Amino acid sequence: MKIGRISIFHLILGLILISCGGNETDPASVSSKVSVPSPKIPQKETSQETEKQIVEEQDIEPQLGKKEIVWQKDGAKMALIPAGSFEMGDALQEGEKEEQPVHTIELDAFYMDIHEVTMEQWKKFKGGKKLDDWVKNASPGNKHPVVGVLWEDAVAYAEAMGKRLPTEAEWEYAARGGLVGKRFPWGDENLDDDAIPRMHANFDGKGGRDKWGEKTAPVGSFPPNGYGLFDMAGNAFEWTKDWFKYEYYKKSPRKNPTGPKAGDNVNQDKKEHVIRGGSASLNSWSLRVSKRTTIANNTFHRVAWIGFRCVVDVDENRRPKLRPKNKKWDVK
Ligand SMILES: [Ca+2]
Repeated sequence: MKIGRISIFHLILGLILISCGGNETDPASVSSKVSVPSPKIPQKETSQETEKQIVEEQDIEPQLGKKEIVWQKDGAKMALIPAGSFEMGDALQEGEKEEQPVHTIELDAFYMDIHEVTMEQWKKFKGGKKLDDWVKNASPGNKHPVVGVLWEDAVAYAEAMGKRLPTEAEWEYAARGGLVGKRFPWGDENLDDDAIPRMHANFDGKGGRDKWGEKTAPVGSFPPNGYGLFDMAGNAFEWTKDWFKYEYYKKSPRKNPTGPKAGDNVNQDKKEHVIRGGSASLNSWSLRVSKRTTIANNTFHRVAWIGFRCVVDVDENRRPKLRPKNKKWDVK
C-alpha cells in the first residue's frame, strides 16, 4: 500500500490534535428547520403559534422532490441521493483485503452536503473559538474544509444541525455518483499517472487543476460527481458513522447497513471509525472510491486532514426528515 510522506512535523501535528477536541455543542441554541433560500410566507394576521406552523410548512413543502436544497441551520447546499442498490467494494480487485468481498447494498434515499463542512461553518458552530495554527495552515481560508476534527466533534456538529454523519455504505454509494464499478468518482482513468486525477481532485503534490500541495483547496475547486457532490475524492478525509472492522464486508447486511457494533483494535489497541475519500496529504491510491481508511497504528499524521460532511434522512415522499432537538442518532 502506498501512503503519503510522514515527517516529524506531521507527527507533532497529530500529537497536538489528540490533546484537543471536546464537545462544545450547545443543543439548546439550535433547531433543525430547513428551508429553500426564499420561502414565501403568507402575510396575514395569525396567532404566533399558527404563524410559526405556517412558516415551517411553507419552508418544507417546496423541498418535495427537489434535487438540491439549502439546509437552513448551516446554510449548506444538499443534494438528493436517490434510493437504489450498488456493488460496494473493490470491483477492480486492486485494493486492500478489507475492500472485499464486493457485495450488493440497498439504500434508502437521503440528502448529502454537496461540500465538505467549511472552516466558516465550523467557526460559527464553535462560536468563533480560536482554531489551532496548524489547522489554519492546512486550511487557510473560510471556504476551505475544516480539518483536524475528531469524530466526536463531527458528530456533535451534525447533531447540532439536525443532521448526522453518513454511514460508510451511504458515503461510497454517494461518492460513486451513479457510476458502476469505477475506480474514482469520475471514472477509471489513470492510477499511476496523476495527470487525470489532478483534473478532479486535490491530493499530495500539485499539477493540472490541483494548485495546492498538501494544503486543502477551497471546497468546490474541482468538478462535481454524477450526484452533484464536490471533493468526494481528495481535499479533506471525511468521517463516516461506522466503526472500522477489516472483515465487515463479509457480514454486512444488504439493506441500509450501519456498520459493525464494534470496530477492530487498529490504533494502539483503540477502535477507530472509518474515514473515506483520501486527502491533500496522500496520493491518488487513497482517492479510490472503494478505499477504506482508519487511523491505524499511530499514523496520527492523517488526522490533520480529516473533515466531514453530513446527511439527512428523507421520508417516503423524498422530504427531509426533521430531527428532534437533542435526539441522539440511534443506529440500531
Ligand atoms: Ca494537492
